[in-house]
Formats: sequence, C-alpha cells, structure tokens
Amino acid sequence: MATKTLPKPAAKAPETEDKTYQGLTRRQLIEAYRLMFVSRRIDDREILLKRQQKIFFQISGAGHEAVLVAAGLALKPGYDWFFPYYRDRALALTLGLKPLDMFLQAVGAADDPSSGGRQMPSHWSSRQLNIVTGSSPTGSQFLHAVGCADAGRYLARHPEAAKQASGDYREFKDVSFHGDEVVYVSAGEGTTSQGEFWETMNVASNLRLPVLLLIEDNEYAISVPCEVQTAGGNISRLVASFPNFHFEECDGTDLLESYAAITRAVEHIRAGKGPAFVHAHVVRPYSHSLSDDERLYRPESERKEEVKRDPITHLQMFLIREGILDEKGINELEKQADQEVEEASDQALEAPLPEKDSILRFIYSPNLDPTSANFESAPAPAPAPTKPGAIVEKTMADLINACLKDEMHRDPRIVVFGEDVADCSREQYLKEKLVKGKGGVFKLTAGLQMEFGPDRVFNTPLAEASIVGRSIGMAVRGLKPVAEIQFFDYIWPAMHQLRNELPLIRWRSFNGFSCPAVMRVAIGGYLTGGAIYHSQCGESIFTHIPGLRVVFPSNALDANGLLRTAIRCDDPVLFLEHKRLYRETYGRAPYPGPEHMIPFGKARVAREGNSVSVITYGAVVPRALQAAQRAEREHQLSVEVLDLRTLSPYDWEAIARSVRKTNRVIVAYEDVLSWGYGAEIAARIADELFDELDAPVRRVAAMDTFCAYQPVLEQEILPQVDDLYQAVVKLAGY
Ligand SMILES: Cc1ncc(C[n+]2csc(CCOP(=O)(O)OP(=O)(O)O)c2C)c(N)n1
Repeated sequence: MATKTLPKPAAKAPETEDKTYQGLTRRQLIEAYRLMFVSRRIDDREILLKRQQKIFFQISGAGHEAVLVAAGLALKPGYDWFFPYYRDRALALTLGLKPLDMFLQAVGAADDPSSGGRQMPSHWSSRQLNIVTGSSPTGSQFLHAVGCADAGRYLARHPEAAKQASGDYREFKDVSFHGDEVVYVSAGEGTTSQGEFWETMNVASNLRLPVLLLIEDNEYAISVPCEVQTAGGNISRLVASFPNFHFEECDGTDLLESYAAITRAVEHIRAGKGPAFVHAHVVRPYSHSLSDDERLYRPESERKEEVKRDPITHLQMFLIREGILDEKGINELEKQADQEVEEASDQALEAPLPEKDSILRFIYSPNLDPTSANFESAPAPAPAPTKPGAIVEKTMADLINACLKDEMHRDPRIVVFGEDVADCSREQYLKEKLVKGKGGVFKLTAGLQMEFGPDRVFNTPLAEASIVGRSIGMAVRGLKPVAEIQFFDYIWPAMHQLRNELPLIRWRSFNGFSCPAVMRVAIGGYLTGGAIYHSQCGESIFTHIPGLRVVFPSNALDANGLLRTAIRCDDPVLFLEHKRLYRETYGRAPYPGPEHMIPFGKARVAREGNSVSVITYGAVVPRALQAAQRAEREHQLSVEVLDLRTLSPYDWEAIARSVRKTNRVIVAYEDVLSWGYGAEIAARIADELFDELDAPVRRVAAMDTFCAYQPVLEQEILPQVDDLYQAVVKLAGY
C-alpha cells in the first residue's frame, strides 16, 4: 500500500484509539479514504484533460472506489495475482500503482509503465505487483485468471517446475508461487453475459480453483440495464448453485461491509476450499465513459437517488461520526491529495512521448529468436529400442507424439490439455487395466497421461475459448501449455482469445508480460467425407495477426523438429497439423532423437527445378510433388517445389531465390483461393521480383466455397494433383 504522511486520527480516549472496524484500524481507514479520494480526483483531472484534448480517452472508476480499496486491503500485491478491469483504479492505487503512472498512461507517454503509450488509460499492468496486463474486450480476462490459478496449483504440487533453466524460454521467465495465493479477477455485471464468464464459473467451481471473482454491479452496461442482461436481474441468484464456491453479496459503496465480505471470501480461498464470488452493488455517477451521456437513458430522478449512495461521502461521514477524522483533518487530507494529483498530472504532461521507431518492439520476444541457428539441430536417427538395429520409418503422428514425450521429460513446466487428449479421465480404469486409453481423437497424445500423470495431461470441458484462455493465464505465469484444439473447424469460439489476447500480451504490456503458449490444431481436408466442418483451412486469418508464429509442417520429420522449436521458443505459436498427413506413407521418417529442431522461417526445397516454382506447404506439398513428376515425365519440365514449413515468419529469401531461378511461379494452397495465404506471397513477388518474372504469378487453391461431403464434390472443390499439373504446364508455356 502507498505510504503517505496522513493526518493523524483525531484525539480520542486511549481505548478508542485501538478500536478496529471489521479488522481495519483507524489509521487504515484514513488511508482507505485517501485512496478513494485520490482515485476520484484522478478521474476528475482526466476528465478535465480530456476536455482540453490533452488526453484522448477517459473511463472512470467513480462510484466503485469502496469495494476496490477493500479488495486491495484484503489482498497482497506481488503475492496474489490480479486481472482487473477498467473501473479498478482504486484497486490499482491500493496495490501500489501511483497517480503519476496513471497519468503517464492517459497522455500515452513513453514512460507509461503499463504499456509504453500503447493502451488506453485504465488498462493497468505491473509485473512487480502481479497486475497482469488487461485488454478492452469485456470478459476475456476471466479465463486468464483460471489459467493463472491452474498454474499456481500446479507449481505448488511440482515445485521443481519453477526452476530456472537455460537454452529455452525458461531463461526469461521467473516463476514464483506461494501455495495459498488468490487470483483476483473483476468485471461489471453486464460482462457476466459473456460465455467466457460461464466457462470460468464452471472450471473454477469444478476444480476448486483459488479464484476471487468480483462483480461490480452498477446496474448498467453502457445503457443496457441489468434486468436486460441477466435473467431475473440478479447475477448472484443465477450462480448460487455452482458447487465449492463461497458467495457474498454486499453494498460495494460501503467500505467496511465490502472489506468484511472480501475478507471472508479470501479466507475461504486461502484455506484451499475453492473459489469465491463477490457481488458488490455500486454506483456509476459519471456515465459509462466520456463518450457516453447517461442523461439519454437515465432520468434525473434515478441519477439523483444514486448520488445519495456515493461511497466517498459515505466514508467521510463515517470517519467524522466515529471521531476518526474531524473536518479539519478531512480538509487537510483532501488538500494533500489534490496537490499530489495535480503534480502528477503536470509531470505527465511534460513527459517525453514514445519514439516512433519503438513501434515494432516487443511484438516478439527480444531474447530468443526462433529463426536463429540456436534452433537448428540435425536429426540423429537411432534404432528403435523395440527393434535393435532397425531404423523404423515413423508417421507424422508418431513423431509429434515422440516430440511431446521427449520435451515433457526435459521440461516439467509443460502441460498438455484439450478435448479428449487424456488417455482416460477416470484414472482407475487405466490403473486396473480395464481400458487402453484414448489420447486424442487422432491419438496424438496417446500414452502421455499414463507416463506423466493427470496433473500434466488432462481433459478440459468442451469449450475452446477456455482452452486458449487458460493457456494464456498459465503461460503468463511461466508454465508451457501445449494445448490442443481438436479440429481447426472449431477454433472459432476461441477466436477472441487468439486474436485479442494471446499474441498481444507482450506488445501491449511493453514486454512486462509474455505468453509463449503452443496451440496444436488439427487442420485440413482431403479426408473423403470430411465435409464442411471437418475439412477447413484458414491459416491466413492467423498469419494476419502480428505476434503469433504460425507453423504448418508437411512431413513427419519437420513436424517433430518444428514442434520442438515451438515448445522451446519464447513466443506464442499456432501449430497446424494436417489431419490427412498424420498417417500418410508420404513423409515418414525415422525417430530423429530428442534434440531435433528446425528454425522458423526456413523453407525446404522439396524438389529442385528450373522451369517453374511451386511455393506451397502442408498437404499440397505431396500433391505438388506428384504434379511435378508428371510434368517432367510428360513435358520434360523441371519443377521446383518449395515447402514453406512456417507461414509466419516465412522464408522470403528462399522464395526470391527460387523465383530468380525459374522466373515462373505458382503459389499453391489448400484454402479457398480469394484472400488466401497465397495472395500475400503473390503480391510481394509481383512487387519486389517483377523484373525477374517471365509470366504472371499464378495461384492454385480451393474453389471459393465450402468443402462438401460427397467425395465427387470434395475432389472438385479442393486443389488436386491434376489442377497443379495443368497450372504448371500452362505457366511453363506462357
Ligand atoms: C466483448 C466486448 N463487447 C463490447 C464492448 C464495448 N463495451 C465496453 S464496456 C461495455 C459495457 C460493460 O458493462 P459492465 O460489464 O456492466 O461494466 P461497467 O462498464 O458497467 O462497469 C461495453 C458493451 C467491449 N469492450 N467488449
């Protein structure tokens, strides 16, 4: 808590000096009042600055101060973990952020400690205080809190995982845990309408996670009142049947009532009994934000009623009534606070702005470059232990599984989870040898639970957002989640987490936090019957996101080496595994040993040639190779096939080298033609290699429709060997 020279409590008889109120001393109450008052004054000052156009956005914490100071007093900064939302100014102050920190963010200064001028005001972040960088979407923070709590529990059970290690991401991830820490997460009552809230309640309840959910209910979500958001108009009534929770509903404008409620909640959590839910009724005296005018939807009478419930007036009257501060003391305190706020705001207005050349900093790890030679390690095939002397060719599925196994032995921070990834959730069946175990719908994780136990390999509820959201919380905390999305076709419920959270954590916190999680995703078609919802590609949607590495191997050896790089690197990775390639005869390879790594951004020349280049990846690679053979056989054409292997980053040097050699190029991909991954590559070739071209850049891809069930239709829709062959021959003759 911030220390200040506070006005002394008013003189009282000695026995009342020691009196406490719900456990808070008179001195603490004065400090609480000061923090609430400073919080309000920062809002007032920001509003002024916004009107003077010296800052560019304002959202206030007005009316929420009491419950937030109470939460700050009941919890421990730098020990507990915090996933606050934009109204939590008074909490952030109580935990130790300074008014200057807040104004620096409001003006967008280079020294804004939360984001280096990148985020709007009220998006708190502090590595030192364990306040984890927040975003603007409502509710996505809930699942991060779950993941953070998962990680705390895991670390308490596996303390060896916290050890520093060199040579991979662990070198740059300090891990701390205490065993009884609380993970705080908050939101407004409107945000409880989000699915991610319910996913959070479900998991936190079921796993008895140490999460404190604070719902700050000011009855409005911008202009939408709570009875429209919430069936029955009261969220406490709806959630009451979740098991293992401790529930509190309190007047969040009353500091003491709030403190008592939160203290009881925290006791429940620290005792390991499960999560807690505190529903605090607060007020919102300043409209939703400065972009909103609540007079448009709230009558004067309602707003006047609300004024009577102002938490600051409430506490001020209490302090006077109890003889804790007299009017003089209040005036002195407020004067000091005003001065502090004014000085901080003046200082921030003078602060240097971020340099324009800093824009690209911290999109990726500044410490570990996965395109570097550090991530290059040749395969060292070894005879399989079961068949001494014999080098056995393995499928892509085998070698992904082998990589997971080897890496889990090497790094105790790795946890593997998703839908159906465990061998068997009802462990006794495995122990009694009643079942063999499943290990993934494609069996990629088979045997991992049996080898590493259910703490490290487990099934999750059928909820993709929560798989990615929990991964984020775990990775922020220092674990290495290697989660699975069962089918690319069902990645969309997690899109918010994948687009607005996972790849942004480092950039938006100016390297305060990082999130090097790996998401393995089964992708693609050519399945004969896969149809619309088991055949999708869509990689370009993800390569369009800065901060995310996107990998798409075409064969077993590459899958093994690239997955190892993905796991050891310090950035978030989307690892796309083509279902059709999992068990193909094409691209099998011997087990390459436990150290094989391939750097990102290094393409592979799958076939040398000098007539036409086919730039491709994934399941189109074997098809392009077949087309190339036929073109050679029938037309004596020498076709080069370049397998990109990673899509973001991609190997521009290799593309340029190939185009300079052949002067004719096709970009081929399985996804629909228009707006696909090849559009960017084709555009860049046209832009930077125009003088090298003897023919237009061509694309071969799927038809601009969905993948149909009937094989005759599927065959027509997806790009086939014949399409590639025809395109090669035509382009060669151009
Ligand atoms: C996912 C998402 N949808 C919409 C918005 C726009 N928005 C910002 S705040 C807000 C209302 C939130 O209301 P509530 O959760 O009750 O919190 P309050 O602002 O009232 O404290 C909305 C709709 C957003 N930020 N994120």
